[in-house]
Amino acid sequence: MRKVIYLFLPVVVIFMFSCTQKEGFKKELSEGSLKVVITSDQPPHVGINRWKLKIYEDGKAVTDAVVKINGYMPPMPGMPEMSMDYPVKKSGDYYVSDVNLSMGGTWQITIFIERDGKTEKLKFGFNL
Ligand SMILES: [Cu+2]
Repeated sequence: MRKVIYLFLPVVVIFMFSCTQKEGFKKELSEGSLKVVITSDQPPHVGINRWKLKIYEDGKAVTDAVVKINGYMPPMPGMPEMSMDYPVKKSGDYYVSDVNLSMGGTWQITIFIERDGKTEKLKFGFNL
């Protein structure tokens, strides 16, 4: 019986480790019947952040939207405002984007979801 425990312990430890690694960042946004869940392996940091987006309408996955992400940084002393559009690619039932947060400071992120000629905007912000 003890042997069995020794055999499975490493498996359990590896599983727990991979789980905690998987969700360094998770953000849920909603607007009307739309919900966007953003996840990333790492919390927001200066540099390239790979974000995975899942979009739902009334709980059902939306896979036919055109998605855009904009990162905006308000003006800082000695620095004009910055606005960057990040390409978003569809990948199966989710969307993926490499969001380059080029410096520390205040970031405002807008997710544009275009479907049937209508565009919904979902926003959130954070400090780096
Ligand atoms: Cu700045």
